[in-house]
Amino acid sequence: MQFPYRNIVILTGAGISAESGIRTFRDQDGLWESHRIEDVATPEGYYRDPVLVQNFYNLRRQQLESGSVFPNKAHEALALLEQQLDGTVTLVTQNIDNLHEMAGSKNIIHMHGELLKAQCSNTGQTVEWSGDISLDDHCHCCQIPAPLRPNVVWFGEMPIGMDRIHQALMEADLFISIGTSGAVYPAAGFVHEAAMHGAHTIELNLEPSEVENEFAEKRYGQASDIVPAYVA
Ligand code: BJW
Repeated sequence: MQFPYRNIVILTGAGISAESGIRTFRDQDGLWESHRIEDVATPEGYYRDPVLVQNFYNLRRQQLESGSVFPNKAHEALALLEQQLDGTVTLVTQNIDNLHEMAGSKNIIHMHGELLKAQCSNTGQTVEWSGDISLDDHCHCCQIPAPLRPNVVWFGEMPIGMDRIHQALMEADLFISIGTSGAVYPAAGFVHEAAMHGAHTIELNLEPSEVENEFAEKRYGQASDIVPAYVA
């Protein structure tokens, strides 16, 4: 393929899955309109009311497992890019859905976790999970049978795969950010890091993000239009 880059880091956010029917967080009708971040996306919220938090993620898991959610043209274009590029594509996603996997992408880092895994609340060990997680579900990976929690990264917790991500950003000649508001760190800082190491940077989003000024190039529109148009 003619794409003139060899080491590409792609950051995706909720906007890439919006056209597949998965709600974003900060848009109109986003998840944060009907849920308080402090209640459902912090460890403190989980310890205060684990049932509320498990329900929040159980409902989102049910949607993924309903068989009605599919990757869109943007996910598919990224999978094709990885297959056809004479080089490396590292796909760093903030999304906890599995649409990149369904589309065929392989080199994926789920920096904010995965909905289809559960985590031991004592050791952090993860297991594949389908169906609801209840307060009766316990992990037996160590001496203490600990409750299982969603395998997601809440505010104040360390995102997953940061060493690999920093390494990839250092080596990148192109950094593409897709469908993310740039409101949450460390992901919002990746553009700066990639640019410092010499990568070309481009934002593909519905509207300018909070860190739009950091990008060398920007294109705005629906992900299913602008992503295939850029990477094809
Ligand atoms: C379309 C579209 C279409 C729509 N086509 N586009 C002060 C300053 C700086 C940092 C901090 C600070 N205070 C605290 C921090 C750190 C904190 C943070 O960033 N806070 C901010 C609020 C400022 N970050 C953390 O705590 C992180 N950890 C950390 O920093 O660890 C280091 C550390 C640890 C311990 C001690 C000390 C340091 C963890 C962040 C965890 C975020 N977790 C969530 C929930 C995950 C599970 C779940 O899914 O429920 O992750 S919050 C939520 O936001 C989720 C997302 O991944 C994340 C980002 O959202 P995203 O993807 O950008 O979605 P939206 O809705 O915001 O945007 C969608 C975009 O798409 C929009 O722009 C639309 O326009 C666009 N769009 N439709 C194209 N069709």
